[in-house]
Amino acid sequence: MTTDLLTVSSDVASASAVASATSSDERLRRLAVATLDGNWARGHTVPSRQLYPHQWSWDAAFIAIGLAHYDPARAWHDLRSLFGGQWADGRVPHIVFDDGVDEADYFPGPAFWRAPSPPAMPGGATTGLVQPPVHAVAAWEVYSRNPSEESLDQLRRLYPPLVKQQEYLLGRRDAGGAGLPSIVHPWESGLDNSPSWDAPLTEVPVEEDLLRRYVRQDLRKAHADHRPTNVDYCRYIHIAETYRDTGYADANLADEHPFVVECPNFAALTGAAERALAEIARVIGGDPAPHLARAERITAAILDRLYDPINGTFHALNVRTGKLSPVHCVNGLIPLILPDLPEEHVPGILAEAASPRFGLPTAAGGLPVPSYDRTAPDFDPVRYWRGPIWININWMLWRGLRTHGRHELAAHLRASMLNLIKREGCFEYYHPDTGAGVGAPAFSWTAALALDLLAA
Ligand code: 9WN
Repeated sequence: MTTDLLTVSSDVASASAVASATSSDERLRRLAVATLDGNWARGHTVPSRQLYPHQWSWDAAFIAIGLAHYDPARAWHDLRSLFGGQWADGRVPHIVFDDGVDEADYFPGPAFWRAPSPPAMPGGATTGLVQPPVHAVAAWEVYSRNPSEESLDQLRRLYPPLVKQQEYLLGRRDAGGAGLPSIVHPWESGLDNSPSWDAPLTEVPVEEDLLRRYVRQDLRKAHADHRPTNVDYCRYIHIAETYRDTGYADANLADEHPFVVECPNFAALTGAAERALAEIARVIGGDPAPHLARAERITAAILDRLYDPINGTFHALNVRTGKLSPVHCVNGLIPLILPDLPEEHVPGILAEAASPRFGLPTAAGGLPVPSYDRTAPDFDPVRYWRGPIWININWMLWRGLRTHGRHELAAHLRASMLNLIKREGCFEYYHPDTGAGVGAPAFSWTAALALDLLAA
């Protein structure tokens, strides 16, 4: 009798645990969908209505990965809208501006960039910078989850511009001449004020009058302690003006441009894009072989140029000086997403990730990894990419763990992300000690990737 009662009560307890787990998943799913729907603005999804009122490049890719779970037509639409801004040289701009938004709502806006508008680019004004190429991976994800005739047609349409994007990055942007794309502005990394760029930025002048000529709009909407500093911004503007004033020419970058860096996150995503293009080529009747060959060359170049054997992880390379950045940033862990990263390199990344620097959860509980080394004296828990937790980076790490068969670690990381988003909501980033949501609330890529994590 006692046993029966115990059995019944434990059954009831586990049923209610399941019910509450299901309902907390369902609540998050609804929040994520509402966030993405609320950020739909005049023909595309914005990262945040509060801070980022235009369409951003790598955001659009993460957003499509989330939309794939409930509105694939909109996922394709968002990707096509972004690629509507692609330049004739193949670059996919880091922002496609919405011409219905006031110039004063975001700095630097279209008037600053003065990007050329060739007739082939009716998509409107853009910046001349790029961001990490997550789009082929996103297109492949949208198709894989919705393998319909319509999706196949969309893949066929997107494949040529996706190939052109890669050709631009691996061609004109191979400033180091060794087969990896260079970024020519911290904004191109997507990890804007990461300490990875501190050393190269010391070579960039700080012209304080720039902030008298231009007004930072971000500080009207976000806390100054959370955003890049004014010194950073002066440098960002100087680099952007320099690039703009060459007509975005990409000539002699390593000698003439003030900021030329190879980033392990950007490079690994360029390799992942070639692998996704190989899959896409296969299903649309193209040839996957050149993509696989390029993917292998990229992995080899990352190992050759960005690997630090002493730390066992990857670091940003200043192409102008040939020096690796000495600091430990989360971008150094992202080459784990490469399936052909030799197994001998995996333990080094895992050791760094699980060390006190990043604290990857190795058991239930814990927080996702921060953007920068927790043990560094300049670790800053609220300033943007200098400490806070970002979901897109953790999502990539999660994929890398699964790619290399570390399923238990992947499950802990997934749970830590979902718990955090359930508790705090879809924030732009999170405090690495308390987990409190920081930055823009209702942030699109957090919502989108939550949907992807929930479906795993
Ligand atoms: C500059 C939109 C973008 C992200 C970047 C993030 C931030 C912009 C800014 O917001 O950058 O591009 O104004 O700070 O750093 O990764 O794509 O969400």
